[in-house]
Amino acid sequence: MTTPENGPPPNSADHARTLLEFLGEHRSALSPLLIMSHDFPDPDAIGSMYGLQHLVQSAFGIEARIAYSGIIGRVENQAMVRTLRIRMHRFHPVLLKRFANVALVDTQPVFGNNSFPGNRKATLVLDQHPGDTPPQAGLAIVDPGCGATCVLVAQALLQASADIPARVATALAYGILTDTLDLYRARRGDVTQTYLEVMRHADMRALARIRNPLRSRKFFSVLGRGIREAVQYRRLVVSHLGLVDAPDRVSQVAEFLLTYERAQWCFVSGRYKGRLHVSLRSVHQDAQAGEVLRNVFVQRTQAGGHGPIGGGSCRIGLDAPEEKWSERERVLTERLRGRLRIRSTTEPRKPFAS
Ligand SMILES: [Mn+2]
Repeated sequence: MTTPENGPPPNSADHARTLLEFLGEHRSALSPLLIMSHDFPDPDAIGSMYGLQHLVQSAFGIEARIAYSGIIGRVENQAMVRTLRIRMHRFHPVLLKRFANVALVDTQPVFGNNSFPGNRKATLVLDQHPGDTPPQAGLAIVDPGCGATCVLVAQALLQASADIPARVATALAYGILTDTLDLYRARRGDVTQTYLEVMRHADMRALARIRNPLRSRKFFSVLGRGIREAVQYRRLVVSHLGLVDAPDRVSQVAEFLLTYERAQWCFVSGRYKGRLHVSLRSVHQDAQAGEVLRNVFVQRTQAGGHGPIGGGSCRIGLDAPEEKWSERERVLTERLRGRLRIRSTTEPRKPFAS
């Protein structure tokens, strides 16, 4: 990590310089490069992978391929990939043998949310999430204040004075917008500045199409279930969705329920392919939602997050009986209530059941 002995902490422009230096120095050794992110990539992950691919290819002649694990579940994310024609390959472990160089963006090797082996050294790590230990990598840039990993990539592209195609700029802008809640969570001037500069190259019509997608019947039925089944424990709203058609439904419902005027925390779970996926959201911008969730889970690596956003998953088993699923949902909710010190003596209510 680049941390000067004194002076202000490095901002995205400093990080971009470090990244460009590294890429310039090792360019021939880095090709071909496999670019990965966390499983079930979100717009910041997709935008960072796509932006980094364009940067290394166009400015350094490094051949690069994007691989993703999990599915692209949210309809906005599917629209992003389709509208911007982003070429993403399904991850397969054989790629780790074929590519000597792997770049990880928006995640880190030891994080439990990706398909990269935790004990392998990455070539490059670009991330906004604070970790317990510095990542094992040829170069690791971890900047928890940058708002979105896309900010680091966008700043490097701007500095490389590479021509930024509208499709790449739109992906980066959308990644920044989603991770910073429309810049509401942009805490540093260089984050907003980077966004404005990359926005000048973006395609506003494409961005509008991505942000206002048509939704499937499934989406509404899961949302309806999430609302009906929601249980309120004072300032905490909990909803267990049961089986979902994509893990992203969990965060979508959590974000929606958080807009309830009496909610300060939302905890939502969903069952997908033998795993229980959970999302935690808080209205408090400085809430350590990731840390809260790590305390709630048995294994700390099963959860993560930053600021008011936390997520995680744990294996229950494809053929696990209903009791095993509901017991885990109950235990996680209990532990979360303990952690948030919400011990209501009254019976929990279903505020939207009727
Ligand atoms: Mn991110």
